[in-house]
Amino acid sequence: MKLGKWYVPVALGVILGLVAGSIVSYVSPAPTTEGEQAVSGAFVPPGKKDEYYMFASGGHSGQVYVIGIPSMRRIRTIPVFSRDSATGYGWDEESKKMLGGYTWGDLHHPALSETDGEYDGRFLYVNDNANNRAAMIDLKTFTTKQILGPIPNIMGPHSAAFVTPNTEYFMMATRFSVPMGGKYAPLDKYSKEYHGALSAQKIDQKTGKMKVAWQLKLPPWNYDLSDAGKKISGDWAFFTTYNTEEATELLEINASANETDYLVAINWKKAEQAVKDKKFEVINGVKVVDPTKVKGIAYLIPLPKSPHGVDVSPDGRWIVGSGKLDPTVTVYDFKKFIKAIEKEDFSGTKKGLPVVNFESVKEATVKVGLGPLHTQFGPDGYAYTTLFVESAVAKWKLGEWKVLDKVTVHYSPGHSSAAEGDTVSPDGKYLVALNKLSKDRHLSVGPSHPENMQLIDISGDKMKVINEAPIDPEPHYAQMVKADKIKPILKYEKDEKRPHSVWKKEDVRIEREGNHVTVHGLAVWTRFYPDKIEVNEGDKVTIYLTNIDLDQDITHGFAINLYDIDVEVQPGETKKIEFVADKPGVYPFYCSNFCSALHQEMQGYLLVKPKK
Ligand code: RUQ
Ligand code: CUA
Repeated sequence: MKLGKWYVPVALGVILGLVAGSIVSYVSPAPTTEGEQAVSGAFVPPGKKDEYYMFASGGHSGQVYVIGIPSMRRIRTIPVFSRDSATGYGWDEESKKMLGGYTWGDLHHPALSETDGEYDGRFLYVNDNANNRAAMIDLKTFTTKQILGPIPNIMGPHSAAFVTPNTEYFMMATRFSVPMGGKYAPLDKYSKEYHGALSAQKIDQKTGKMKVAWQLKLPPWNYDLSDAGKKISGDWAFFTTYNTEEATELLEINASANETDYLVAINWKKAEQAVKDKKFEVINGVKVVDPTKVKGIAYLIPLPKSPHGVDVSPDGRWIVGSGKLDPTVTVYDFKKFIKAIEKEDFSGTKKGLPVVNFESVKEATVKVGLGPLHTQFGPDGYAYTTLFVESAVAKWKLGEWKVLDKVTVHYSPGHSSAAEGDTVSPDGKYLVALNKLSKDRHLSVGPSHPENMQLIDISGDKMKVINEAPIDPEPHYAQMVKADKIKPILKYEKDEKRPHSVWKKEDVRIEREGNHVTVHGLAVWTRFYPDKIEVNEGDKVTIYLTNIDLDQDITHGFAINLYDIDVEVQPGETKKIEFVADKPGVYPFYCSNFCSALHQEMQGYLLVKPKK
């Protein structure tokens, strides 16, 4: 069926109506016996541990949630873009510096580091849609070790994050097009002076840290989701776009006028080469390549009906795109795509980029159901697409291109996360459907429902919901990795050469230079050395605190009453704390993290002598 232009507003109406209707009227059915039995398949008894870690984005909480699968127990919250007093993140100098004055972030899509297309358990990368940043979490310590940005020239990088198959790059593209270089231009110059951009961050294989390497200047569209190619398509990356209409207002109507938007196929190896060949201009200190001027880097593939998700199959051959307003997913054949660009089988150009002939690269249209958003993969060629409007997950098969099974989840799902789902060899077994709009599945906590997640057993022919859990706002995407791939450390190494670390009481010291007081201290079961710090009002105070308890979980906190300071020092770690003693008086400091039977004794005094 060919759908005319009238379809868009009608479809939008239907979607909005369904969503509004379901919010108002949906009351979950009481748990069935079947439901009760199903949970047993996901039950992890005391003394046993989960099979998988799931790393879920925390959305505008700016955090990452670590969840055990199949139990769905939340094991840890890792603060990334926002402060967290539970772990003292955002009070010590290192984390303060990383946060760079921003107090929150909008964390959407986590990406685990990969080796040969397999999760390798080293690092986790995440994007910040709010402030154009990227961050890296070291999975040895489950702590944020780098925040990069704000990165110039991109704005609201929703079209992220993924890493290339050997974690060479972490890529992110603009959701909002803006004038490049942070300049001003009025909205009526949108088509000419506004641009989208793709930013490629090079990753240091030893430290996992990122550096902005180069960027591509792209047409002024909204870049939505992305995925890296795999195996045969490993040199490529794919981005969905919407608003190729270039609307600047009333996007819900104006950005849905075109029958198709595009999938942007980027050959990142060629982009890298263009940079080596010096075919770039420097904008805002970044090397920016214009793919309309350098051939072979970027191609457009038409994708129907306001595209959203794009996902590449484990073998790298099939590229699955979903149009939000179409009850189908469109599957492209990477091999046909390569042939098409070799033969220059183009239907024209748009904004200077070649548009590949749709019919030449399309392999299939799979009728999955209403509101398809994202697809995950299992072994043996199965694909699982979330259906936002239908509140379901459809299972279908690559090559057969037809739906084999559907399971209802009890809310409107967005992304889903399959066990090792984004790798070249997914495990199958489990799929978690994350939600976009939650329902009253749990005890009420007032007008706003907790977010929902349901665990689906995908090991058999029929999918089965076997567990569920509420969660804080608001996971968008998650990745699930086999637990034994992650090798956390139990303590930081005793490194006597670490600058400012102190490992013996004899080395503890308080030094003054003008009105700057520096303390080299240590925390040890169950005392702070020193436990008395005397300064003058107005002094700048720097404290280096090393936790010399080299035993797992003997974590100490360092909090100062009324000075708004709370830092955590894990076993073997050194933290730097800095403040101005601007309030005269006596301020106890104490250990804020329970560490032993004598935890309450772990305290001292900050004495601030008033100015005369
Ligand atoms: S997407 S609202 Cu990940 Cu489907 Cu962001
Ligand atoms: Cu140290 Cu509590």
